[in-house]
Amino acid sequence: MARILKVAAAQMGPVHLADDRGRVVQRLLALLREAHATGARLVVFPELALTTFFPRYWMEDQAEIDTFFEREMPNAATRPLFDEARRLGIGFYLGYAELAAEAGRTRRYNTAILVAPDGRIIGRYRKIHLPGHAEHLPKAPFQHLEKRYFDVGNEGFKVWRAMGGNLGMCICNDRRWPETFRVMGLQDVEMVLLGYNTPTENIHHPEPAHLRMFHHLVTMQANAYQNGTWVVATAKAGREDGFAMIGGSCIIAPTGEIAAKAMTEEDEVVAFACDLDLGAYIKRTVFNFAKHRRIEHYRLITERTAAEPPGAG
Ligand code: ING
Repeated sequence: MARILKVAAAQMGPVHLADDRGRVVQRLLALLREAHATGARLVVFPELALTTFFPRYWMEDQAEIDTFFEREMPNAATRPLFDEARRLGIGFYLGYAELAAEAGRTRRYNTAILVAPDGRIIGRYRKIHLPGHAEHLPKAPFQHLEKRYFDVGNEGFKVWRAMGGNLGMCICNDRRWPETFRVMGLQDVEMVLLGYNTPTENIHHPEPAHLRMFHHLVTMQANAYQNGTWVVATAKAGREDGFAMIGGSCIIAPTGEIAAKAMTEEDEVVAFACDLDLGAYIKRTVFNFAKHRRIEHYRLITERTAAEPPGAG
């Protein structure tokens, strides 16, 4: 019998600096209920869903920076979301800024959790590919300070058996790196969940606006196909205090095809009944890793960080 998992991408429109967590959670609850009405059993919320995308701002006061972080999860602000999801019997992915005490030190991560329909947190992912910069770029139209505000994730790319399938997680910039999906592909992932906040403008190099959406989609479509996995990608979109971010939340099949895609840059639910066995033929044929991969020729991938042109060594 086919393993069908109805999943929803619960896209959010902008969250402004003035929007407190209570107001945001009310929006998440409305999205959760709308997703439930579609029959979805799993809902994917965006990256850093509880606050505005604060890495766009230069801040030096750590106390101010830490106002964007959660010290525990669930907490008073998010408990209503956990309670309603459990009441409706829905699992969810939630992205947020995590402030943790580890080995006597304070650590700060760009984190996502996987919560089971019974409300248990069954998985946690801490963002590994942190884009942008750590220094202040005063001439830039906005900052992208993930390298300043977050530590690199220390728990790798894992896959969990949940909701009847093999579920993996990543966050935003991770989707641009093939290593992200291949490490999960080597764990037989069947559905990768991810949230993102992607500015419409590239502050590092002028490029045509259409490339933002093209690169967003092509990386996930390719990686879905090359690893025979579903991908559910959910945006926080629109203009946050005037700073624009792309929409394009979507559900991508293991064939690489887009099964469902958001139309707006507002709060919007898109859902699809995903056959978790659809990727099996791809993993059995064209991307049969055991039969076709030649790892003896891939050493550079884990031994070399930066590219070295011929004759450099
Ligand atoms: N945002 C962007 C992303 O990877 C970015 C940053 C955009 C990097 C475009 C490079 C090119 O979608 C986050 N939060 O990673």
